[in-house]
Amino acid sequence: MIILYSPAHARHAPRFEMDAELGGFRPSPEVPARAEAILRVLRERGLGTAQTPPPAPPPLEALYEAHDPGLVRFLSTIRPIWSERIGRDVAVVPDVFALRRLARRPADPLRQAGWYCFDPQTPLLEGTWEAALTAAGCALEGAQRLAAGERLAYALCRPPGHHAGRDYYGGYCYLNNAAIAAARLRRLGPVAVLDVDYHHGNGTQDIFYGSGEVLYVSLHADPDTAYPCFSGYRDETGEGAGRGANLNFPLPRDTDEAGYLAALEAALEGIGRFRPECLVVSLGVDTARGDPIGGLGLAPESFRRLGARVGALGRPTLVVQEGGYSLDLAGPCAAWFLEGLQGTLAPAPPAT
Ligand code: Q9C
Ligand code: ZN
Repeated sequence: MIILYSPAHARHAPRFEMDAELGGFRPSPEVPARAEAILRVLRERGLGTAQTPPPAPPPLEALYEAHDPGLVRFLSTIRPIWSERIGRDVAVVPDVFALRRLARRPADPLRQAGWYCFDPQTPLLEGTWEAALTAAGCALEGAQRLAAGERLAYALCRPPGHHAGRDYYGGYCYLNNAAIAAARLRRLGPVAVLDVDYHHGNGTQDIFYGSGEVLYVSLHADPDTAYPCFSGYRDETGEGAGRGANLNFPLPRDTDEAGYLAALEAALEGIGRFRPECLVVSLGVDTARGDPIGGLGLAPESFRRLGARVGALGRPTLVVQEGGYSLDLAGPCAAWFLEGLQGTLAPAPPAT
Protein backbone atom coordinates (compact mmCIF):
# COMPACT_ATOMS: atom_id res chain seq x y z
CA MET A 1 0.00 0.00 0.00
CA ILE A 2 1.28 3.43 -0.88
CA ILE A 3 1.53 5.98 1.97
CA LEU A 4 1.33 9.66 1.06
CA TYR A 5 3.27 11.43 3.78
CA SER A 6 5.40 14.57 3.98
CA PRO A 7 7.71 15.65 6.82
CA ALA A 8 6.40 19.19 6.18
CA HIS A 9 3.56 18.42 8.64
CA ALA A 10 6.01 19.08 11.48
CA ARG A 11 6.17 22.77 10.47
CA HIS A 12 2.79 23.02 12.22
CA ALA A 13 3.44 22.43 15.91
CA PRO A 14 0.82 24.09 18.11
CA ARG A 15 1.79 24.10 21.76
CA PHE A 16 -1.39 25.28 23.47
CA GLU A 17 -5.13 25.40 22.99
CA MET A 18 -8.04 26.96 24.84
CA ASP A 19 -10.51 24.27 25.90
CA ALA A 20 -12.64 25.26 28.87
CA GLU A 21 -14.19 21.79 29.20
CA LEU A 22 -10.76 20.19 29.50
CA GLY A 23 -9.35 22.64 32.00
CA GLY A 24 -8.70 25.91 30.18
CA PHE A 25 -5.39 26.81 28.55
CA ARG A 26 -3.56 23.51 28.10
CA PRO A 27 -1.15 21.59 25.85
CA SER A 28 -2.53 20.96 22.35
CA PRO A 29 -3.27 17.31 21.52
CA GLU A 30 -2.79 17.89 17.76
CA VAL A 31 1.02 17.56 17.68
CA PRO A 32 3.64 16.37 15.13
CA ALA A 33 4.33 13.24 17.21
CA ARG A 34 0.90 11.91 16.13
CA ALA A 35 1.90 11.50 12.50
CA GLU A 36 5.32 10.14 13.41
CA ALA A 37 3.73 7.54 15.73
CA ILE A 38 1.34 6.36 13.02
CA LEU A 39 4.05 6.19 10.35
CA ARG A 40 6.32 4.20 12.66
CA VAL A 41 3.67 1.56 13.40
CA LEU A 42 2.70 1.19 9.72
CA ARG A 43 6.37 0.68 8.85
CA GLU A 44 6.98 -1.80 11.67
CA ARG A 45 4.04 -3.86 10.49
CA GLY A 46 5.17 -3.76 6.87
CA LEU A 47 1.86 -2.22 5.81
CA GLY A 48 3.17 0.19 3.23
CA THR A 49 5.92 2.45 1.98
CA ALA A 50 5.98 6.22 1.93
CA GLN A 51 6.24 7.76 -1.53
CA THR A 52 9.59 9.32 -2.41
CA PRO A 53 9.88 12.17 -3.04
CA PRO A 54 7.05 13.17 -0.69
CA PRO A 55 3.96 14.87 -2.19
CA ALA A 56 4.49 18.57 -2.91
CA PRO A 57 2.17 21.47 -2.07
CA PRO A 58 -0.43 21.64 -4.88
CA PRO A 59 -1.27 24.75 -6.92
CA LEU A 60 -3.94 26.84 -5.18
CA GLU A 61 -6.38 26.15 -8.05
CA ALA A 62 -6.71 22.58 -6.74
CA LEU A 63 -8.27 23.96 -3.53
CA TYR A 64 -11.03 26.03 -5.10
CA GLU A 65 -13.22 23.00 -5.84
CA ALA A 66 -13.70 22.68 -2.10
CA HIS A 67 -12.89 26.13 -0.71
CA ASP A 68 -13.80 29.76 -1.15
CA PRO A 69 -10.91 31.84 -2.56
CA GLY A 70 -11.31 34.33 0.32
CA LEU A 71 -10.54 31.60 2.87
CA VAL A 72 -7.54 30.42 0.86
CA ARG A 73 -6.28 33.99 0.56
CA PHE A 74 -6.66 34.54 4.32
CA LEU A 75 -4.89 31.31 5.26
CA SER A 76 -2.06 31.79 2.78
CA THR A 77 -1.33 35.49 3.47
CA ILE A 78 -2.22 36.27 7.08
CA ARG A 79 1.02 35.10 8.72
CA PRO A 80 3.47 37.78 7.51
CA ILE A 81 0.88 40.51 8.17
CA TRP A 82 0.22 39.17 11.67
CA SER A 83 3.91 38.66 12.40
CA GLU A 84 4.71 42.25 11.51
CA ARG A 85 1.79 43.90 13.30
CA ILE A 86 1.25 41.54 16.26
CA GLY A 87 4.30 39.30 16.60
CA ARG A 88 5.98 36.27 15.08
CA ASP A 89 5.48 34.09 18.13
CA VAL A 90 1.82 34.98 18.60
CA ALA A 91 -0.67 32.51 17.12
CA VAL A 92 -3.47 33.82 14.91
CA VAL A 93 -6.53 33.07 17.05
CA PRO A 94 -9.71 35.13 16.79
CA ASP A 95 -10.76 37.16 19.82
CA VAL A 96 -14.19 37.94 18.41
CA PHE A 97 -16.41 35.74 16.23
CA ALA A 98 -18.76 36.64 13.36
CA LEU A 99 -22.02 34.98 14.35
CA ARG A 100 -25.36 35.17 12.55
CA ARG A 101 -26.25 38.85 12.03
CA LEU A 102 -22.63 39.93 12.62
CA ALA A 103 -22.28 39.57 8.88
CA ARG A 104 -19.80 42.20 7.66
CA ARG A 105 -16.40 40.90 6.72
CA PRO A 106 -13.86 43.45 7.95
CA ALA A 107 -11.32 44.75 5.43
CA ASP A 108 -8.39 44.48 7.86
CA PRO A 109 -6.92 40.97 7.47
CA LEU A 110 -6.03 40.91 11.19
CA ARG A 111 -9.71 41.16 12.02
CA GLN A 112 -10.74 38.51 9.51
CA ALA A 113 -9.68 35.69 11.87
CA GLY A 114 -13.08 35.73 13.56
CA TRP A 115 -14.72 35.71 10.13
CA TYR A 116 -13.01 32.56 8.91
CA CYS A 117 -12.23 30.65 12.12
CA PHE A 118 -14.94 29.15 14.32
CA ASP A 119 -13.07 28.07 17.48
CA PRO A 120 -10.06 29.02 19.63
CA GLN A 121 -8.38 25.61 19.28
CA THR A 122 -6.99 26.09 15.79
CA PRO A 123 -3.96 28.43 15.95
CA LEU A 124 -2.33 29.63 12.74
CA LEU A 125 1.42 29.61 13.33
CA GLU A 126 4.43 30.43 11.16
CA GLY A 127 4.60 26.95 9.59
CA THR A 128 0.87 26.18 9.55
CA TRP A 129 0.08 27.14 5.96
CA GLU A 130 2.95 25.12 4.51
CA ALA A 131 1.90 22.07 6.55
CA ALA A 132 -1.80 22.41 5.70
CA LEU A 133 -1.14 22.90 1.99
CA THR A 134 1.21 19.91 1.88
CA ALA A 135 -1.36 17.75 3.71
CA ALA A 136 -3.87 18.66 0.99
CA GLY A 137 -1.15 17.68 -1.50
CA CYS A 138 -0.87 14.23 0.12
CA ALA A 139 -4.64 13.67 -0.21
CA LEU A 140 -4.62 14.93 -3.81
CA GLU A 141 -1.73 12.64 -4.70
CA GLY A 142 -3.77 9.76 -3.25
CA ALA A 143 -6.68 10.77 -5.51
CA GLN A 144 -4.36 10.80 -8.54
CA ARG A 145 -3.17 7.31 -7.61
CA LEU A 146 -6.76 6.04 -7.64
CA ALA A 147 -7.39 7.85 -10.94
CA ALA A 148 -4.34 6.03 -12.30
CA GLY A 149 -5.83 2.67 -11.34
CA GLU A 150 -4.55 1.91 -7.84
CA ARG A 151 -7.10 0.17 -5.56
CA LEU A 152 -5.96 1.58 -2.23
CA ALA A 153 -3.93 4.57 -1.03
CA TYR A 154 -3.40 6.07 2.42
CA ALA A 155 -2.81 9.81 2.93
CA LEU A 156 -1.21 10.42 6.33
CA CYS A 157 -2.49 13.99 6.49
CA ARG A 158 -1.57 16.35 9.30
CA PRO A 159 -3.08 18.78 10.15
CA PRO A 160 -6.42 16.99 9.67
CA GLY A 161 -9.19 18.43 7.49
CA HIS A 162 -12.81 17.37 8.01
CA HIS A 163 -13.88 20.36 10.15
CA ALA A 164 -12.79 22.88 7.49
CA GLY A 165 -15.80 24.02 5.45
CA ARG A 166 -16.13 25.89 2.18
CA ASP A 167 -15.31 29.25 3.77
CA TYR A 168 -14.32 28.52 7.35
CA TYR A 169 -11.71 26.63 9.36
CA GLY A 170 -11.52 25.20 12.91
CA GLY A 171 -11.33 21.92 14.84
CA TYR A 172 -7.56 21.64 14.21
CA CYS A 173 -8.35 21.76 10.46
CA TYR A 174 -7.40 24.44 7.91
CA LEU A 175 -7.97 22.83 4.51
CA ASN A 176 -10.34 19.91 3.99
CA ASN A 177 -7.95 17.24 2.68
CA ALA A 178 -10.65 14.58 2.11
CA ALA A 179 -12.98 17.04 0.34
CA ILE A 180 -10.20 18.29 -1.93
CA ALA A 181 -9.43 14.69 -2.89
CA ALA A 182 -13.13 13.83 -3.33
CA ALA A 183 -13.57 16.84 -5.62
CA ARG A 184 -10.72 15.52 -7.77
CA LEU A 185 -12.20 11.99 -7.81
CA ARG A 186 -15.61 13.30 -8.84
CA ARG A 187 -14.24 13.41 -12.40
CA LEU A 188 -14.29 9.60 -12.38
CA GLY A 189 -17.94 9.32 -11.31
CA PRO A 190 -20.00 9.50 -8.12
CA VAL A 191 -17.87 9.55 -4.93
CA ALA A 192 -18.81 8.51 -1.40
CA VAL A 193 -17.05 9.94 1.64
CA LEU A 194 -17.30 7.75 4.74
CA ASP A 195 -16.24 9.65 7.88
CA VAL A 196 -15.52 7.52 10.94
CA ASP A 197 -13.81 10.19 13.06
CA TYR A 198 -15.23 10.59 16.61
CA HIS A 199 -16.36 14.11 15.65
CA HIS A 200 -18.87 15.02 12.98
CA GLY A 201 -17.12 16.26 9.82
CA ASN A 202 -19.13 19.46 9.61
CA GLY A 203 -16.72 20.86 7.00
CA THR A 204 -17.05 17.99 4.55
CA GLN A 205 -20.82 18.02 5.02
CA ASP A 206 -20.86 21.76 4.33
CA ILE A 207 -18.77 21.48 1.16
CA PHE A 208 -20.93 18.79 -0.47
CA TYR A 209 -24.32 19.61 1.08
CA GLY A 210 -25.83 20.73 -2.24
CA SER A 211 -24.02 18.15 -4.39
CA GLY A 212 -25.64 14.98 -5.63
CA GLU A 213 -22.32 13.70 -6.97
CA VAL A 214 -20.61 13.33 -3.59
CA LEU A 215 -22.36 11.37 -0.85
CA TYR A 216 -21.28 12.25 2.70
CA VAL A 217 -21.85 9.60 5.38
CA SER A 218 -20.66 10.08 8.96
CA LEU A 219 -20.65 8.07 12.19
CA HIS A 220 -19.82 10.25 15.19
CA ALA A 221 -20.48 11.02 18.84
CA ASP A 222 -23.88 12.67 19.31
CA PRO A 223 -23.42 16.41 18.69
CA ASP A 224 -25.90 17.06 21.51
CA THR A 225 -22.97 16.49 23.85
CA ALA A 226 -19.88 16.38 21.60
CA TYR A 227 -17.91 18.82 19.44
CA PRO A 228 -18.70 20.34 16.89
CA CYS A 229 -22.11 20.63 18.61
CA PHE A 230 -23.81 22.65 15.88
CA SER A 231 -24.08 19.97 13.19
CA GLY A 232 -24.15 16.21 12.75
CA TYR A 233 -27.82 15.56 13.48
CA ARG A 234 -29.80 12.87 11.71
CA ASP A 235 -32.18 15.30 10.02
CA GLU A 236 -29.36 16.97 8.06
CA THR A 237 -29.86 15.14 4.78
CA GLY A 238 -28.64 17.53 2.07
CA GLU A 239 -30.32 20.20 -0.01
CA GLY A 240 -31.18 20.92 -3.65
CA ALA A 241 -29.38 18.48 -5.94
CA GLY A 242 -27.77 17.03 -2.79
CA ARG A 243 -31.05 16.07 -1.13
CA GLY A 244 -30.62 12.57 0.29
CA ALA A 245 -26.84 12.61 -0.28
CA ASN A 246 -25.94 13.35 3.36
CA LEU A 247 -26.32 10.70 6.05
CA ASN A 248 -25.51 11.29 9.71
CA PHE A 249 -25.34 8.54 12.32
CA PRO A 250 -24.99 10.16 15.76
CA LEU A 251 -23.90 7.63 18.38
CA PRO A 252 -24.40 7.62 22.16
CA ARG A 253 -21.25 8.08 24.29
CA ASP A 254 -21.44 4.50 25.58
CA THR A 255 -21.41 2.92 22.10
CA ASP A 256 -19.47 -0.37 22.15
CA GLU A 257 -18.04 -2.31 19.21
CA ALA A 258 -21.33 -4.14 18.51
CA GLY A 259 -23.27 -0.88 18.50
CA TYR A 260 -20.68 0.74 16.28
CA LEU A 261 -20.69 -2.13 13.77
CA ALA A 262 -24.50 -2.02 13.61
CA ALA A 263 -24.43 1.68 12.71
CA LEU A 264 -21.63 1.02 10.23
CA GLU A 265 -23.81 -1.60 8.49
CA ALA A 266 -26.55 0.99 8.01
CA ALA A 267 -23.99 3.52 6.74
CA LEU A 268 -22.52 1.03 4.26
CA GLU A 269 -25.98 0.15 3.03
CA GLY A 270 -26.53 3.83 2.21
CA ILE A 271 -23.21 3.91 0.37
CA GLY A 272 -24.09 0.75 -1.58
CA ARG A 273 -27.39 2.27 -2.75
CA PHE A 274 -25.47 5.32 -4.06
CA ARG A 275 -23.25 3.09 -6.27
CA PRO A 276 -20.09 5.20 -5.98
CA GLU A 277 -17.21 4.79 -8.42
CA CYS A 278 -14.79 5.23 -5.54
CA LEU A 279 -14.64 5.80 -1.81
CA VAL A 280 -12.83 8.29 0.42
CA VAL A 281 -12.55 7.29 4.09
CA SER A 282 -11.99 10.05 6.65
CA LEU A 283 -10.18 7.85 9.16
CA GLY A 284 -10.29 9.36 12.62
CA VAL A 285 -9.18 6.90 15.29
CA ASP A 286 -10.21 9.16 18.17
CA THR A 287 -13.11 6.67 18.61
CA ALA A 288 -10.65 4.34 20.39
CA ARG A 289 -11.34 3.74 24.07
CA GLY A 290 -8.79 5.83 25.92
CA ASP A 291 -8.41 8.63 23.39
CA PRO A 292 -7.74 11.82 25.39
CA ILE A 293 -10.40 13.96 23.67
CA GLY A 294 -12.81 11.39 22.18
CA GLY A 295 -13.21 7.70 22.91
CA LEU A 296 -16.05 5.25 22.29
CA GLY A 297 -15.87 1.58 23.27
CA LEU A 298 -13.53 0.49 20.48
CA ALA A 299 -10.34 -1.51 21.08
CA PRO A 300 -7.42 -1.34 18.63
CA GLU A 301 -8.41 -4.73 17.15
CA SER A 302 -11.98 -3.46 16.61
CA PHE A 303 -10.56 -1.34 13.81
CA ARG A 304 -9.57 -4.44 11.84
CA ARG A 305 -13.23 -5.50 11.73
CA LEU A 306 -14.28 -1.96 10.76
CA GLY A 307 -11.72 -1.90 7.97
CA ALA A 308 -12.76 -5.34 6.71
CA ARG A 309 -16.40 -4.25 6.48
CA VAL A 310 -15.48 -1.09 4.57
CA GLY A 311 -13.19 -3.01 2.20
CA ALA A 312 -16.06 -5.37 1.36
CA LEU A 313 -17.66 -2.49 -0.55
CA GLY A 314 -15.05 -3.35 -3.16
CA ARG A 315 -14.55 0.18 -4.48
CA PRO A 316 -11.14 1.84 -5.08
CA THR A 317 -10.46 3.53 -1.75
CA LEU A 318 -8.47 6.52 -0.54
CA VAL A 319 -8.02 6.61 3.24
CA VAL A 320 -7.31 10.08 4.64
CA GLN A 321 -6.08 10.46 8.22
CA GLU A 322 -8.17 12.73 10.45
CA GLY A 323 -8.14 12.65 14.30
CA GLY A 324 -6.68 10.24 16.86
CA TYR A 325 -4.84 11.81 19.79
CA SER A 326 -3.38 9.00 21.89
CA LEU A 327 0.24 8.60 20.82
CA ASP A 328 0.04 4.94 21.92
CA LEU A 329 -3.28 4.04 20.31
CA ALA A 330 -3.39 6.04 17.06
CA GLY A 331 -0.74 3.94 15.27
CA PRO A 332 -2.14 0.51 16.17
CA CYS A 333 -5.74 1.60 15.42
CA ALA A 334 -4.85 3.02 11.99
CA ALA A 335 -2.74 -0.08 11.24
CA TRP A 336 -5.55 -2.49 12.16
CA PHE A 337 -8.03 -0.54 10.06
CA LEU A 338 -5.78 -0.54 7.00
CA GLU A 339 -4.93 -4.21 7.47
CA GLY A 340 -8.62 -5.14 7.64
CA LEU A 341 -9.40 -2.98 4.63
CA GLN A 342 -6.56 -4.41 2.59
CA GLY A 343 -7.66 -7.94 3.44
CA THR A 344 -11.14 -7.61 1.93
CA LEU A 345 -10.45 -4.98 -0.76
CA ALA A 346 -7.40 -6.61 -2.27
CA PRO A 347 -7.25 -10.12 -0.77
CA ALA A 348 -3.82 -11.69 -0.78
CA PRO A 349 -3.53 -14.37 -3.50
CA PRO A 350 -4.04 -17.88 -2.09
CA ALA A 351 -0.81 -19.61 -1.08
CA THR A 352 0.16 -22.44 -3.47
N1 Q9C B 1 -14.43 21.09 24.50
C1 Q9C B 1 -10.43 16.31 14.83
O1 Q9C B 1 -10.54 15.26 15.44
N2 Q9C B 1 -11.72 20.67 20.59
N3 Q9C B 1 -10.67 17.49 15.42
C2 Q9C B 1 -12.98 20.25 21.15
C3 Q9C B 1 -14.38 20.46 23.19
C4 Q9C B 1 -11.56 20.53 19.16
C5 Q9C B 1 -11.10 17.59 16.78
C6 Q9C B 1 -13.28 21.05 22.39
C7 Q9C B 1 -11.61 19.10 18.69
C8 Q9C B 1 -11.31 18.99 17.22
C9 Q9C B 1 -9.96 16.32 13.42
ZN1 ZN C 1 -12.02 13.92 15.68
